[in-house]
Amino acid sequence: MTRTLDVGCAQLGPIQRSDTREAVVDRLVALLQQAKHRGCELVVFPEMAFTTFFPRWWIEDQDEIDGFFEREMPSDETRALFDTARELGIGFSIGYAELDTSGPEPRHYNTSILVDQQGEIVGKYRKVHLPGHFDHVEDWTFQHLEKHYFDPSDTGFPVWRAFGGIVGMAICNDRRWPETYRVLGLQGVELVMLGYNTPIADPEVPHHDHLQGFHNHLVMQAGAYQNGTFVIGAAKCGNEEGSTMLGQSVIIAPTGEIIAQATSMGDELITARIDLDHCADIKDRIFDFELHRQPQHYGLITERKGAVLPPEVPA
Ligand code: CDT
Repeated sequence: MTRTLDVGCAQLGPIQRSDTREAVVDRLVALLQQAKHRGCELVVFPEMAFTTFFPRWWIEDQDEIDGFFEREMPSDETRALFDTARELGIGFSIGYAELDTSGPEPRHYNTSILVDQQGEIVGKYRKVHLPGHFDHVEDWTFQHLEKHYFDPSDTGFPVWRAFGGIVGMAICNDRRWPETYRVLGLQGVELVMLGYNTPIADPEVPHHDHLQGFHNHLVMQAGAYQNGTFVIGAAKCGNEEGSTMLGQSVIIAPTGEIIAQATSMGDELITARIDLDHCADIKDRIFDFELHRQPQHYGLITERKGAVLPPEVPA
């Protein structure tokens, strides 16, 4: 049997603070048009794809902060993307900063949505693993204030039956955590769509900067293999407001192999024809969860948050 799906991974070059939403949407639409020419049915866009990665700045004016957030999706400014997707018959996932005003208090989320080939939103995920710090660090040129600007997820990691398979989403830092893939894997996920904004410079461990690309692929390839799922990772990359962001967007098979990789640091579409039935090669054998998992020995994973060391043995 085959369940083939033509997928695209739409890497984005930098988005500067002065770029308008309309200008960005034009770039996204151009990538969708390329995707149509290459036969794609589904395209994955990066995290926070409509704006610059604003958590690099400490901003105190709440109106200015909220200017980076979307109050509705689609909005007048983003509707052209949805219209194009419907006209071309291409589904997509895309990340954005979401301001939810439906409750008593406004909530700010780092969000990703799944849109079907009719241009309708069929899934929403809000980022679980918010990286970085809460407060301004004076010494750093670039901050990483996701913990400051965003509320924690209220969605967890759902999956959806869509595009002929079982699909899920994750966002950037989520890709580094095995729990992300395993929770999705325990729901039978066959395709994980994720976007990322990864600054290459880490002020806390500058001696790791050369490892950013290695770690990026390491975690996604491991997550794919250990759960028998395809993974598509779409970067926002290049020099954004002076901060260099990692590219190297990829499409990864359930074997853990990279089957397509971006080669530029700008807007670039990579594509692959994937067969979702190949997930079973891994899911039904080496990682047959039902046969091999031993959850009675995994309790600490949900009971304990940080590591607790064993007592020291007196000398
Ligand atoms: N956007 C995002 O989640 N970026 C993080 C950077 C972590 S460094 C504080 C990442 O995991 O790539």
